Amino acid sequence: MKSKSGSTRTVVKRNYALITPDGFVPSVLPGWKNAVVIIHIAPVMGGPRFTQLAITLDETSSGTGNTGALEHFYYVSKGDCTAQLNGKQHELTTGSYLFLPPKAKFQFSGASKGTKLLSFQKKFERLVGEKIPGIIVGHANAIKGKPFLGHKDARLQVLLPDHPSFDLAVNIFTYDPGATLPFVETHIMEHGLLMLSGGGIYRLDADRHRVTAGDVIWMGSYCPQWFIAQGKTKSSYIYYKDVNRSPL
Ligand code: UGY
Ligand code: MN
Repeated sequence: MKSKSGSTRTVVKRNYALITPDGFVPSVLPGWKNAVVIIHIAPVMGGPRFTQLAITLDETSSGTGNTGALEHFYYVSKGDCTAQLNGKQHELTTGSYLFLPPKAKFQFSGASKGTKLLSFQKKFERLVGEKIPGIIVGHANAIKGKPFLGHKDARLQVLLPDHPSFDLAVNIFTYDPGATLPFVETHIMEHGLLMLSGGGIYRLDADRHRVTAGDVIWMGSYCPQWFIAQGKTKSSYIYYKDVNRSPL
């Protein structure tokens, strides 16, 4: 809901940002036609080392490109569409996801109205001695949620292989009402996050923020972070983290 009083829950700080949908403004992204593109998080903010964006499609939309030196991750958060990846066609539905390594050709089309893609994109950092990963097409329904650090009320779905050739991880975290991140995490990995359902309180640095479905969070390296799910339904978020590479 747009605010008429000049208030918003959005805050952009040195080591974190909470960006709420009332402030989203579309921008144009080369290769995408008849699509509404919101760049949630980008290096121009001063801290992030990746980009997070959301693309809303309809029947007339198309998105074409080549990942070049980047890797792209796409998650269908709503609706369905078709993706041609290096010439091969894939039908995507809500919960489908794609990992595209560098130099992959992609084309999205055939969306139903209101289809939403979430994307994380960054420069791929190859690890010496490891192969460049191939294209991955998956569906969240096929990934079992596992208790996080033994906590059955907070379950993690790990969407990409836990392998050193990957320099990113994308996970979906689902919390039962009242469940929490077990401790206040402080770590070198940064996060880009989209709240998919439910809500609660996110502690970011020393601040506590009410969050709800549709909200975006950037957590910079070493931003203390904690979450408690509130309300009567489950809460879930999808998030990116950089992994498996030396900080030096
Ligand atoms: O993977 C993570 O670091 C995750 N536990 N962080 C988070 O949910 N804020
Ligand atoms: Mn974390």
